[in-house]
Amino acid sequence: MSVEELIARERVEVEAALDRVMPAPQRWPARLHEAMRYAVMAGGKRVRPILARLSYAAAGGNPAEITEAVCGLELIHTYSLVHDDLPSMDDDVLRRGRPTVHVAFDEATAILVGDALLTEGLLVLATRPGGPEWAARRAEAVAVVAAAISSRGMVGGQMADLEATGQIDRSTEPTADDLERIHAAKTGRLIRASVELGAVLAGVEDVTLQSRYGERLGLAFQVADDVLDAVGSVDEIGKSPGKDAEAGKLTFVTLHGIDAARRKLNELEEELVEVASSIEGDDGDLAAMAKFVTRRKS
Ligand code: GRG
Repeated sequence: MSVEELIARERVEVEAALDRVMPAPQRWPARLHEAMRYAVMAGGKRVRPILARLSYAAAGGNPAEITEAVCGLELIHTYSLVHDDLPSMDDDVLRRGRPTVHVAFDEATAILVGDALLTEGLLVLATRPGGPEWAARRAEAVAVVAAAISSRGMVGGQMADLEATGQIDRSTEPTADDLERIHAAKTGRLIRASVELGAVLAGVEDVTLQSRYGERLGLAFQVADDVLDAVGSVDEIGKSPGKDAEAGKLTFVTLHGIDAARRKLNELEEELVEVASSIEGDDGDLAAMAKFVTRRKS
Protein backbone atom coordinates (compact mmCIF):
# COMPACT_ATOMS: atom_id res chain seq x y z
CA MET A 1 0.00 0.00 0.00
CA SER A 2 1.31 3.49 -0.86
CA VAL A 3 1.60 6.09 1.87
CA GLU A 4 -1.23 8.03 0.20
CA GLU A 5 -3.46 4.95 0.43
CA LEU A 6 -2.38 4.38 4.03
CA ILE A 7 -3.26 7.96 4.94
CA ALA A 8 -6.56 7.86 3.05
CA ARG A 9 -7.55 4.68 4.93
CA GLU A 10 -6.44 6.16 8.26
CA ARG A 11 -8.32 9.41 7.63
CA VAL A 12 -11.60 7.57 7.07
CA GLU A 13 -11.25 5.89 10.48
CA VAL A 14 -10.28 9.12 12.24
CA GLU A 15 -13.03 11.23 10.64
CA ALA A 16 -15.74 8.72 11.52
CA ALA A 17 -14.48 8.72 15.13
CA LEU A 18 -14.31 12.53 15.21
CA ASP A 19 -17.96 12.62 14.21
CA ARG A 20 -18.80 10.28 17.12
CA VAL A 21 -16.82 12.12 19.81
CA MET A 22 -17.86 15.68 18.90
CA PRO A 23 -20.99 17.10 20.57
CA ALA A 24 -23.97 17.07 18.15
CA PRO A 25 -24.33 20.36 16.23
CA GLN A 26 -27.94 20.93 17.31
CA ARG A 27 -27.05 20.54 20.98
CA TRP A 28 -27.32 23.68 23.17
CA PRO A 29 -25.67 26.10 22.55
CA ALA A 30 -26.01 25.22 18.87
CA ARG A 31 -23.91 28.13 17.57
CA LEU A 32 -20.87 26.94 19.50
CA HIS A 33 -21.28 23.30 18.51
CA GLU A 34 -21.84 24.20 14.87
CA ALA A 35 -18.72 26.37 14.88
CA MET A 36 -16.67 23.60 16.56
CA ARG A 37 -17.70 21.21 13.79
CA TYR A 38 -17.00 23.86 11.15
CA ALA A 39 -13.43 24.07 12.44
CA VAL A 40 -12.79 20.35 12.91
CA MET A 41 -14.64 18.76 9.97
CA ALA A 42 -12.84 20.86 7.38
CA GLY A 43 -10.46 18.39 5.83
CA GLY A 44 -7.27 18.56 7.88
CA LYS A 45 -4.57 15.97 7.21
CA ARG A 46 -5.24 14.31 10.64
CA VAL A 47 -1.50 13.72 11.04
CA ARG A 48 -1.53 13.63 14.86
CA PRO A 49 -4.23 10.98 15.45
CA ILE A 50 -2.81 8.94 12.56
CA LEU A 51 0.66 9.02 14.15
CA ALA A 52 -0.80 7.87 17.48
CA ARG A 53 -2.62 4.98 15.79
CA LEU A 54 0.51 3.89 13.88
CA SER A 55 2.61 4.10 17.03
CA TYR A 56 0.02 1.98 18.89
CA ALA A 57 0.02 -0.56 16.07
CA ALA A 58 3.85 -0.64 16.06
CA ALA A 59 3.66 -1.59 19.76
CA GLY A 60 1.39 -4.51 18.91
CA GLY A 61 -2.04 -2.97 19.57
CA ASN A 62 -5.18 -2.95 17.43
CA PRO A 63 -5.55 0.78 16.58
CA ALA A 64 -9.36 0.56 16.44
CA GLU A 65 -9.25 0.41 20.26
CA ILE A 66 -7.85 3.91 20.56
CA THR A 67 -9.25 5.81 17.58
CA GLU A 68 -11.78 7.78 19.63
CA ALA A 69 -9.19 8.57 22.32
CA VAL A 70 -6.64 9.91 19.86
CA CYS A 71 -9.28 12.20 18.33
CA GLY A 72 -8.51 14.26 21.44
CA LEU A 73 -5.26 15.24 19.68
CA GLU A 74 -7.12 16.53 16.62
CA LEU A 75 -9.54 18.57 18.75
CA ILE A 76 -6.61 20.14 20.62
CA HIS A 77 -4.66 20.75 17.40
CA THR A 78 -7.73 22.43 15.85
CA TYR A 79 -8.09 24.67 18.92
CA SER A 80 -4.48 25.85 18.35
CA LEU A 81 -5.22 26.64 14.69
CA VAL A 82 -8.43 28.56 15.48
CA HIS A 83 -6.63 30.69 18.08
CA ASP A 84 -3.53 31.09 15.90
CA ASP A 85 -5.73 32.53 13.12
CA LEU A 86 -7.30 35.22 15.36
CA PRO A 87 -6.71 38.89 14.49
CA SER A 88 -4.55 39.33 17.61
CA MET A 89 -2.26 36.44 16.53
CA ASP A 90 -1.64 35.58 12.85
CA ASP A 91 -4.77 37.32 11.57
CA ASP A 92 -5.53 34.75 8.88
CA VAL A 93 -8.69 34.67 6.80
CA LEU A 94 -8.22 31.22 5.23
CA ARG A 95 -7.61 27.84 6.85
CA ARG A 96 -8.08 24.37 5.44
CA GLY A 97 -9.28 26.01 2.24
CA ARG A 98 -12.15 27.99 3.75
CA PRO A 99 -12.79 31.15 5.80
CA THR A 100 -11.33 30.96 9.30
CA VAL A 101 -13.72 30.61 12.23
CA HIS A 102 -13.61 34.27 13.26
CA VAL A 103 -14.43 35.25 9.66
CA ALA A 104 -17.20 32.68 9.14
CA PHE A 105 -18.68 33.33 12.61
CA ASP A 106 -17.14 36.12 14.72
CA GLU A 107 -14.13 36.66 16.96
CA ALA A 108 -15.82 35.93 20.30
CA THR A 109 -17.20 32.67 18.90
CA ALA A 110 -13.74 31.72 17.59
CA ILE A 111 -12.18 32.26 21.03
CA LEU A 112 -14.87 30.10 22.60
CA VAL A 113 -14.49 27.42 19.88
CA GLY A 114 -10.79 27.17 20.76
CA ASP A 115 -11.51 27.02 24.49
CA ALA A 116 -14.20 24.38 23.99
CA LEU A 117 -12.05 22.22 21.65
CA LEU A 118 -9.16 22.26 24.10
CA THR A 119 -11.44 21.20 26.95
CA GLU A 120 -13.22 18.58 24.85
CA GLY A 121 -9.91 17.16 23.67
CA LEU A 122 -8.68 16.64 27.21
CA LEU A 123 -12.09 15.20 28.20
CA VAL A 124 -11.91 12.70 25.35
CA LEU A 125 -8.42 11.62 26.45
CA ALA A 126 -9.51 11.36 30.09
CA THR A 127 -12.51 9.15 29.31
CA ARG A 128 -11.54 6.93 26.33
CA PRO A 129 -11.04 4.03 25.99
CA GLY A 130 -13.66 3.48 28.73
CA GLY A 131 -13.39 0.92 31.52
CA PRO A 132 -11.35 0.57 34.71
CA GLU A 133 -8.64 -1.52 33.00
CA TRP A 134 -7.63 1.57 31.00
CA ALA A 135 -7.64 4.01 33.95
CA ALA A 136 -3.86 4.18 34.50
CA ARG A 137 -3.09 4.55 30.77
CA ARG A 138 -5.77 7.25 30.36
CA ALA A 139 -4.23 9.25 33.22
CA GLU A 140 -0.78 8.94 31.67
CA ALA A 141 -2.17 9.92 28.27
CA VAL A 142 -3.71 13.13 29.64
CA ALA A 143 -0.44 13.99 31.40
CA VAL A 144 1.66 13.45 28.23
CA VAL A 145 -0.61 15.61 26.07
CA ALA A 146 -1.25 18.33 28.68
CA ALA A 147 2.50 18.75 29.27
CA ALA A 148 3.06 19.03 25.52
CA ILE A 149 0.53 21.85 25.06
CA SER A 150 1.39 23.72 28.28
CA SER A 151 3.27 26.99 28.78
CA ARG A 152 6.48 24.90 28.53
CA GLY A 153 5.29 23.40 25.26
CA MET A 154 2.94 24.55 22.49
CA VAL A 155 1.46 27.63 24.18
CA GLY A 156 4.92 28.70 25.36
CA GLY A 157 6.22 28.27 21.82
CA GLN A 158 3.44 30.47 20.51
CA MET A 159 4.34 33.16 23.07
CA ALA A 160 8.02 33.02 22.11
CA ASP A 161 7.08 33.10 18.42
CA LEU A 162 5.05 36.30 18.89
CA GLU A 163 8.04 37.85 20.68
CA ALA A 164 10.53 36.66 18.03
CA THR A 165 8.41 38.10 15.22
CA GLY A 166 8.40 41.43 17.00
CA GLN A 167 4.60 41.31 17.18
CA ILE A 168 5.10 41.71 20.92
CA ASP A 169 7.95 43.80 22.38
CA ARG A 170 11.27 41.92 22.50
CA SER A 171 14.49 42.90 24.18
CA THR A 172 16.96 41.02 21.89
CA GLU A 173 17.08 39.86 18.26
CA PRO A 174 16.11 36.18 17.88
CA THR A 175 18.83 33.68 16.85
CA ALA A 176 18.81 30.39 14.91
CA ASP A 177 18.79 28.56 18.26
CA ASP A 178 15.72 30.53 19.33
CA LEU A 179 14.05 29.48 16.10
CA GLU A 180 14.71 25.74 16.68
CA ARG A 181 13.46 26.04 20.24
CA ILE A 182 10.29 27.83 19.13
CA HIS A 183 9.63 25.21 16.41
CA ALA A 184 10.23 22.38 18.86
CA ALA A 185 7.75 23.82 21.35
CA LYS A 186 5.08 25.28 19.08
CA THR A 187 4.73 22.52 16.50
CA GLY A 188 7.05 19.75 17.64
CA ARG A 189 5.75 19.03 21.12
CA LEU A 190 2.22 18.00 20.07
CA ILE A 191 3.56 15.87 17.22
CA ARG A 192 6.04 14.19 19.58
CA ALA A 193 3.26 13.68 22.14
CA SER A 194 1.11 12.04 19.44
CA VAL A 195 3.75 9.36 18.78
CA GLU A 196 4.34 8.93 22.53
CA LEU A 197 0.59 8.70 23.17
CA GLY A 198 0.21 5.62 20.95
CA ALA A 199 3.03 3.90 22.85
CA VAL A 200 1.74 4.97 26.28
CA LEU A 201 -1.76 3.66 25.47
CA ALA A 202 -0.17 0.38 24.37
CA GLY A 203 1.58 0.10 27.75
CA VAL A 204 5.13 0.67 26.44
CA GLU A 205 7.27 1.66 29.43
CA ASP A 206 10.27 3.21 27.72
CA VAL A 207 9.16 5.60 24.97
CA THR A 208 12.63 7.05 24.24
CA LEU A 209 12.65 5.96 20.59
CA GLN A 210 9.11 7.19 20.01
CA SER A 211 10.09 10.55 21.57
CA ARG A 212 13.12 10.81 19.30
CA TYR A 213 11.11 9.96 16.20
CA GLY A 214 8.33 12.39 17.21
CA GLU A 215 10.78 15.16 17.98
CA ARG A 216 12.58 14.92 14.62
CA LEU A 217 9.27 14.51 12.78
CA GLY A 218 7.96 17.68 14.47
CA LEU A 219 11.00 19.61 13.25
CA ALA A 220 10.60 18.19 9.73
CA PHE A 221 6.94 19.14 9.79
CA GLN A 222 7.74 22.73 10.64
CA VAL A 223 10.58 23.07 8.10
CA ALA A 224 8.21 21.65 5.44
CA ASP A 225 5.60 24.19 6.54
CA ASP A 226 8.14 27.01 6.12
CA VAL A 227 9.01 25.74 2.61
CA LEU A 228 5.32 25.51 1.67
CA ASP A 229 4.69 29.01 2.94
CA ALA A 230 7.51 30.22 0.69
CA VAL A 231 6.71 28.26 -2.48
CA GLY A 232 3.21 26.74 -2.10
CA SER A 233 0.00 28.01 -3.67
CA VAL A 234 -3.24 28.77 -1.88
CA ASP A 235 -4.84 25.70 -3.53
CA GLU A 236 -2.09 23.43 -2.25
CA ILE A 237 -1.87 24.71 1.32
CA GLY A 238 -5.45 25.88 1.93
CA LYS A 239 -4.26 29.12 3.52
CA SER A 240 -2.62 32.32 2.34
CA PRO A 241 1.02 31.66 1.28
CA GLY A 242 3.91 34.12 1.68
CA LYS A 243 2.69 35.36 5.03
CA ASP A 244 5.94 34.54 6.87
CA ALA A 245 8.19 36.67 4.68
CA GLU A 246 5.56 39.42 4.56
CA ALA A 247 5.43 39.55 8.36
CA GLY A 248 9.24 39.51 8.62
CA LYS A 249 8.89 36.18 10.44
CA LEU A 250 11.85 34.16 11.55
CA THR A 251 11.47 30.80 9.76
CA PHE A 252 13.88 28.14 8.54
CA VAL A 253 13.54 29.57 5.03
CA THR A 254 13.86 33.28 5.89
CA LEU A 255 16.90 32.47 8.07
CA HIS A 256 18.79 29.86 6.01
CA GLY A 257 17.23 30.08 2.52
CA ILE A 258 15.10 27.63 0.53
CA ASP A 259 17.98 25.34 -0.58
CA ALA A 260 19.23 24.84 2.97
CA ALA A 261 15.66 24.14 4.09
CA ARG A 262 15.29 21.43 1.41
CA ARG A 263 18.66 19.91 2.39
CA LYS A 264 17.57 19.88 6.03
CA LEU A 265 14.40 18.01 5.04
CA ASN A 266 16.45 15.35 3.22
CA GLU A 267 18.72 14.88 6.25
CA LEU A 268 15.77 14.65 8.60
CA GLU A 269 14.08 12.09 6.34
CA GLU A 270 17.14 9.82 6.44
CA GLU A 271 17.39 10.09 10.20
CA LEU A 272 13.66 9.46 10.66
CA VAL A 273 13.65 6.37 8.47
CA GLU A 274 16.48 4.97 10.61
CA VAL A 275 14.80 5.70 13.95
CA ALA A 276 11.49 4.32 12.64
CA SER A 277 13.20 1.07 11.65
CA SER A 278 14.47 0.61 15.20
CA ILE A 279 11.04 1.02 16.77
CA GLU A 280 10.12 -2.53 17.60
CA GLY A 281 7.24 -3.96 15.62
CA ASP A 282 7.01 -1.11 13.15
CA ASP A 283 6.18 -2.52 9.73
CA GLY A 284 7.36 0.48 7.76
CA ASP A 285 4.35 2.73 8.30
CA LEU A 286 6.25 5.17 10.55
CA ALA A 287 9.03 5.42 7.95
CA ALA A 288 6.37 6.02 5.27
CA MET A 289 4.83 8.77 7.41
CA ALA A 290 8.24 10.40 7.76
CA LYS A 291 8.58 10.52 3.97
CA PHE A 292 5.05 11.88 3.66
CA VAL A 293 5.84 14.71 6.09
CA THR A 294 9.21 15.68 4.59
CA ARG A 295 7.81 15.61 1.03
CA ARG A 296 4.37 17.03 1.77
CA LYS A 297 2.74 19.48 -0.64
CA SER A 298 -0.13 20.60 1.60
C1 GRG B 1 -2.59 29.66 19.56
C2 GRG B 1 -2.13 28.31 21.63
C3 GRG B 1 -1.87 28.57 20.24
C4 GRG B 1 -0.99 27.80 19.59
C5 GRG B 1 -0.75 27.88 18.17
C6 GRG B 1 0.45 25.06 16.24
C7 GRG B 1 0.27 26.51 16.44
C8 GRG B 1 0.39 26.99 17.82
C9 GRG B 1 -0.02 27.34 15.44
C10 GRG B 1 -0.12 26.94 14.05
C11 GRG B 1 0.75 27.83 13.24
C12 GRG B 1 1.37 27.08 12.16
C13 GRG B 1 0.79 27.31 10.81
C14 GRG B 1 2.38 26.26 12.42
C15 GRG B 1 3.05 25.51 11.38
C16 GRG B 1 2.91 24.03 11.49
C17 GRG B 1 1.50 23.65 11.68
C18 GRG B 1 1.10 23.29 13.04
C19 GRG B 1 0.67 23.63 10.64
C20 GRG B 1 -0.75 23.25 10.73
O1 GRG B 1 -0.89 21.89 10.99
P1 GRG B 1 -1.32 20.85 9.87
O2 GRG B 1 -0.50 21.07 8.64
O3 GRG B 1 -2.79 21.34 9.57
O4 GRG B 1 -1.33 19.48 10.46
P2 GRG B 1 -4.07 20.50 9.14
O5 GRG B 1 -5.04 21.54 8.64
O6 GRG B 1 -3.69 19.51 8.08
O7 GRG B 1 -4.55 19.83 10.38
